[in-house]
Amino acid sequence: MVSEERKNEILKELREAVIQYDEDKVVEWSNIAIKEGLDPFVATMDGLAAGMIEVGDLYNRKEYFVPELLMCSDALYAGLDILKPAIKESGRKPEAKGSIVLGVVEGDVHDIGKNLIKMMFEVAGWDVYDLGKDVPLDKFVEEQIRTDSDIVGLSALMTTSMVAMPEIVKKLREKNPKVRIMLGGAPITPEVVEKYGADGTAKSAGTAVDEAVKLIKMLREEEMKEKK
Ligand code: B12
Repeated sequence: MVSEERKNEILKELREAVIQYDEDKVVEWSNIAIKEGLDPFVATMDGLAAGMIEVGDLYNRKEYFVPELLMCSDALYAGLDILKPAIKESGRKPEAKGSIVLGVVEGDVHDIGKNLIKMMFEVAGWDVYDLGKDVPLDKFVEEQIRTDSDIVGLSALMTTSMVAMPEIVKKLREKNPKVRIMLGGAPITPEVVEKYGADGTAKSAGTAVDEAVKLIKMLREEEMKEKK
């Protein structure tokens, strides 16, 4: 077990390496995290993803611009390549499994958060149908019908792209009233979820699977009642 002090040091190095878009360092410290027994999920969220959030502040302060953001996200992905298999091995098993269609809505190419969410569902043994980023609205509906997935997860990082969400929600409900819809991304709040007529959200990758499990349990209970 890694000591608290060492854990904080490793997390700080991971955050700094993402911020400095230093891929080699990200790789080095991701390997150190695994070797020294730091929970790879903690390393991902409190190291890599936390670094990316600080990058957002630098962008806001106009100290970083789009090229830096891209290099930082490349660095984050280099670490994720190393930590993801370790997260899979550590196997977080939920109470129930289901299937989810995931994608970033049209006009939006921010996919880091969506990819972290995807990873958590995969690790939990769910079937994940990833549509990627900048996904045309109708594609979500088509893919839900094709795969008969329990849940559709929509991601948006911009206030300008999240406005497409209510239309997708409406179309999904028209085609399949049983589908459960989760919204996520920095501008999404529980109030937005309610306003857009969706069913749930999660502020972080750590709680997304639990929220989805709650939704499908409710769905299955409703189905049981209908059958009686
Ligand atoms: C990295 C980044 C980029 C990168 C994206 C790289 C990539 N592959 O994703 C690049 C350089 C491409 C980029 C481009 C742009 N960006 Co940008 N970007 C960011 C930045 C700094 C970080 C986003 C991020 O990765 N966060 C880290 C991840 C881990 O967090 P997350 O995405 O929020 O995801 C978590 C939760 O939200 C949740 N979640 C996410 N999705 C889902 C889905 C479901 C179903 C659930 C349950 C949960 C969930 O779980 C995740 C994990 O914990 C943000 C700043 C910020 N504070 O968000 C700006 C930001 C989003 N960008 C912004 C802007 C303006 C742009 C550009 C227009 C800039 C430009 N002038 O070109 C372009 C737009 C391109 C486009 N059409 O989409 C603005 C948006 C403002 C707005 N209108 O709302 C922000 C907020 C910066 C700012 N303060 O101005 N950007």
